[in-house]
Amino acid sequence: MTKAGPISPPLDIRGVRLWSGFLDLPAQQAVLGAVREIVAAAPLFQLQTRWGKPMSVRMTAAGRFGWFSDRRGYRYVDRHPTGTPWPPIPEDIMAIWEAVSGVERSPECCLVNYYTDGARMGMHQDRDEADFDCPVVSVSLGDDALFRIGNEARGGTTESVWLRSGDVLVMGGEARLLHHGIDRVRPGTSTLLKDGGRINLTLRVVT
Ligand code: MD3
Ligand code: FE
Repeated sequence: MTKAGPISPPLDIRGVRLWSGFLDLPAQQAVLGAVREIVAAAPLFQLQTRWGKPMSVRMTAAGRFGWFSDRRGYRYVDRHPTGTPWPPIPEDIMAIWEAVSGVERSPECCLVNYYTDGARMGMHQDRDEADFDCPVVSVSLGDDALFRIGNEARGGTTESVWLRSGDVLVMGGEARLLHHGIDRVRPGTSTLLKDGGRINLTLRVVT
């Protein structure tokens, strides 16, 4: 990867740190290449919610654990639905965690979320990990997305911010258990993905 790193200090939104433009275009292309390697080894799939409805976002993962859900509920699993282990987290992606996470532990999961035509993600918390002292780090690639951040309890006021290709978010400390979601993706706002859409990576320590 050519150049990744802060060009200005992070914006603070309720304790979520937003590093705007953390990855320049060559760095985004390098990370995209790494995502394509993950997808080649572990094809994207569409999860069912615990109510049996398909989620609009397609997913896969790298690392020791990936995410799965079916009518039994949501959980981390150590295999892709085809039964093969998840591929390792690529170096270029690990380097982002090392630059911004502020913790010694390494991520055990790199979730890949792929948003196309109208896909969104409802407000939720990420609370299936064992150690909330470790942050979640997110990397946005492709079209702009309207990210909404709320509170630790359900409901209350929220704040929204557009995430752009190359942005990196760090959810640590007081922000780790805030509700959050993606309301919509604006088509045609990036040329990084040749077929459009948005990819989000989330890096997590699971155990
Ligand atoms: C704020 N993904 O995979 S990443 C998810 O853009 C998820 O695909 C969204 O939420 C996406 O679980 C948002 C940003 C994010 C991730 C985890 C957080 C924000 C967070 C945890 C706590 C607070
Ligand atoms: Fe989340």
